[in-house]
Amino acid sequence: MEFIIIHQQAQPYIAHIQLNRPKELNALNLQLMQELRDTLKALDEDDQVRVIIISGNDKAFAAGADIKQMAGKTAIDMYNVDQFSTWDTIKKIKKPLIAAVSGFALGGGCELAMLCDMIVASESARFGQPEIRIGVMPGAGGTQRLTRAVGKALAMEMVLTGRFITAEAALQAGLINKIVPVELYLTEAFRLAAEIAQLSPLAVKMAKESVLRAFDSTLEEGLHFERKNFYLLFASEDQKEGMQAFMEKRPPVFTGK
Ligand code: CO8
Repeated sequence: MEFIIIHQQAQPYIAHIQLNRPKELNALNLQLMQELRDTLKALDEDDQVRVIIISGNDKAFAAGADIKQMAGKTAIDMYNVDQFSTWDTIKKIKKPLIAAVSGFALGGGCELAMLCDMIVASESARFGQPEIRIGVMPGAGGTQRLTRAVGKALAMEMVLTGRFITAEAALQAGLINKIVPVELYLTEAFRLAAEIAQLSPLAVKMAKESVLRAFDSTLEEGLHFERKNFYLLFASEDQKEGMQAFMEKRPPVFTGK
């Protein structure tokens, strides 16, 4: 891997991937996205991993797609390269993804953070969809996920002007989960990951899948989907263990079976 770092597992069941093109503010070129996709797919199949953190560095989570790589492309080049197939694969990752964001999360960087399930941000985080300033528009979910997260008024403002918003504004708008000082954003992401990692991985995966279904279905369909997953969890050992442990007044030990 050239453009991402897979950190040694610092805590059980938690994997940490760091985007690593610091000189380019982690601009998301095709290779970086392919490396990220391949790594996430492998981690999704690894029983020793239950939660995945994606971070950049203190200055940038990611400043967007690599403009230099895209600048000379034609529409047909873009069509043939089909860069969004990597995004479609990442969308299918079943385990929870936590974005640990400090500094710039712009364009594709903001879209990548929004593709994650939760966002922990440092006080220096700045979110934006500035594609309009370079003659294009968001292409990896920015007009859709941002609008669903923050509502029409702010999404329109961000997408049509390219303005950045602060971590504080992002928290108020419901885009992110938490803001902490810069020196703590990774610690906080790990704390959140650890809390989830001790729960039943099956229940967590199905709960994630069900919450995401809310964005793609009517209420009736979503409720139906939720109910099926709820029933299905009664086929798991973790359900027996979780409920038994509750009755025995002891902490449960979940195995993912
Ligand atoms: N692509 C390529 N290189 C970049 C990018 C980028 N998105 N962002 C920064 N860089 C490079 C700069 O060119 C510079 O390189 P060099 O030193 O060789 O000139 C280096 O990173 C440092 O950047 P700056 O000197 O500009 O740093 P500043 O602190 O002055 O400014 C900013 C930081 C404000 C973040 C500024 O760099 C900037 O505006 N960057 C571009 C932000 C942007 O427009 N992002 C949207 C890109 S388009 C997009 O994301 C489409 C998404 C849909 C497809 C998703 C597929 C992955």
